Order: sequence, then structure tokens, then C-alpha cells
Amino acid sequence: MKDTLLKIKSEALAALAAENADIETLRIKYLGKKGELTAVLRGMGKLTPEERPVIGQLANDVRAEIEAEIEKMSASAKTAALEAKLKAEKLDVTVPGTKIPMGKCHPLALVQRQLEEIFLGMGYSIAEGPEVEYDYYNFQALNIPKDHPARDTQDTFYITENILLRSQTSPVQARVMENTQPPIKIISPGRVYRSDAVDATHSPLFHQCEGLVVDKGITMGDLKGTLEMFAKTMFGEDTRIRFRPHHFPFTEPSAEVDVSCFACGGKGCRLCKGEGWIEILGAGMVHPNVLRMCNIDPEVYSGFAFGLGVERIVMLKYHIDDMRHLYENDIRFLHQF
Ligand code: 2NL
Repeated sequence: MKDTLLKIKSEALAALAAENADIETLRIKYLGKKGELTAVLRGMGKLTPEERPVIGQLANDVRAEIEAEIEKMSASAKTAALEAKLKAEKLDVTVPGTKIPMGKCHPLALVQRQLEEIFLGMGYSIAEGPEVEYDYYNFQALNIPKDHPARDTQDTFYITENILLRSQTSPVQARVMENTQPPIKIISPGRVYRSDAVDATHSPLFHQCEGLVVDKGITMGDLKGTLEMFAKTMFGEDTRIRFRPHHFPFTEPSAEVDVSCFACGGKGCRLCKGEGWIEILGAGMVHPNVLRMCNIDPEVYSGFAFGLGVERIVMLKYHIDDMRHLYENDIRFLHQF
């Protein structure tokens, strides 16, 4: 029995010392409940009383020695595993980091926000309304009669005879006037729709920002002062404006408004096509018929209104020669703003 114990010991220690030794398997093999050492201890009953303590002591010593070796081996296996892991995970802090993709504001949103800031700063509120609109608010309430060319089905997306995609943001202002007594001071930025073929300067969906002020004693002078303030803030302090007579059904008198070219200062260049002036908006005094249809007494109140195309401002400001760039979502284009 002594020989068996010593054999177990030398075998176990040899097995543990071997390369690639599976420590857990060896532990079960030698020390486990069904292991070799346990089998020997079970046979102790057959020993003489004199032999028993001697063999018992030896068995304990063998067990202790194997256990100690297992302990040592598993500790060094752990250290080796940690070392290997650290080696594999070696971090080179000089490697350039992964770029986090940053979103950017779309140029249309950028300019719309700028417009909003300018007019909020002058005490205006922002008004919104439906993009699917009644013919009534889009046309009739704005003094555009049934036979007006602006109502041509060629130009407007009709959904039913009375419902359409708004072709301007004026219906938003008509709705506000209908529900609110003056003073009214609003802008209405947003999407509008016209049945145009896509080209460098047209799109069936585009953006407008209109403004409306109605109160007692509002004059063309207020309109001019407001637009001058707007032009200087948007295009630079040296910007001048000029009014040219025009016609809109919803304003009387009406004007088209130019700003002095912010590229050449008015001398004439490529941007202004040698004119020195660039047309940026339409404006006028709200037509008495429009006020009346929206429950406002034109004998008591007067107002001015204006409208501009957001795409046009974006294209002028950023020297974009083709409107389609604004809708194609090419990241190389969008990242320039
Ligand atoms: C343009 C011209 C304009 C208006 C829009 C307006 C709205 C109401 C009453 C009267 Cl509710 N007028 N809006 C007035 C003049 C011109 O837009 O060329 N826009 C791109």
C-alpha cells in the first residue's frame, strides 16, 4: 500500500509537470471522490492497527503534496493566462482614434433658423399650419378668384376639388387673421408644393417664409424699415434695398424687393449678373379684400405682408448653382455648411 501511495504521488507530480497539463482533470483523477487516492484510503480497513497510522500519515502527506502542486500550477496558469491576455490586448495609444460621425444642419434648415431668429428678434411669432390645405385658405381668402391663373391645375397639386397641397404659406396667415384680432405679427416658414418639373431652379417641393403684420396705422414705411433691417441682418450691414412696383392679388400696392449685391456691393458681378441688385422677395400692403375675408375691418386696421423663397436665399448665400443639390442628400455636399 505504501508503494501504491508513492506511485500515485510520483505519477501525479509527473503528470502535473507535463506541458499542457489539464489541472482540473488531474485533480479529479487523483484527489476526486472516485480518484486513485480515495480508492487507496478506502482499503485502509484491511490494514493492521500498527500499519494504519503510518499509512494514514503517508496518505495525508501524499494528498497534501499533490494539492500543493495543483495549487501552485493553477496559480501559475492563471498568471500565464493574464499575461497572455494583457499581451493580446496591448493598447497603442498613438493609433488615431475612430472618428465619431457628426451630423450637420441642412443648409435649408440653417437659413430657415436664421430667418426665424431675425424675426423673433423683432417681436414676431412663428405660425404653422397644414400642408394639405383647403382651396379656400390657399386662394379664395387671399383674393385669388376662381379664374385666376395661379389656380391652374397645371401648377397646383389638387387632392379633391376643394383640397390641395398648399402652394404658398399665406393660408397659415389667413387662418391666424381669421381667429385673431390685431395686433398680429407673425412669420410662417414651411414647405410648399407646386407642380413644377425639376430643374436647376425648380422643385415640386420647396420652402417659403412669409411675414404678416396687421395693426392700426401700419404703413408702407413700416414694411420698408422691416425689410431693410432684415436685409442688413441677413446679408450684411452695408446692404441696401429697393422696391420695384409689381402685382400680387393679395397685396395693394405690391412690390418686388431687391437687395444690393452682397458679393460686389452693387458694382455688378457674376452673382448679380452685372445688375448690382438681387431680387429676394415680394411684398406689399395687405389687400382690403383679404382683411375683410379674414374678419378684420380694413377701415380700422392695415397691414403689410411679404414672402420669400428659402431655397433662393440659400443658393445666393452659399453660391449654389443647382437647387437639386439641396435635395440629393450627398454627404460631401451637406458637410460644407
Ligand atoms: C413672393 C411673394 C408674397 C405675401 C406673399 C401675403 C399673405 C397674406 C396677405 C397678403 Cl395672408 N400677403 N403674402 C404678400 C406679398 C408677397 O410673396 O414672391 N413669394 C416668394
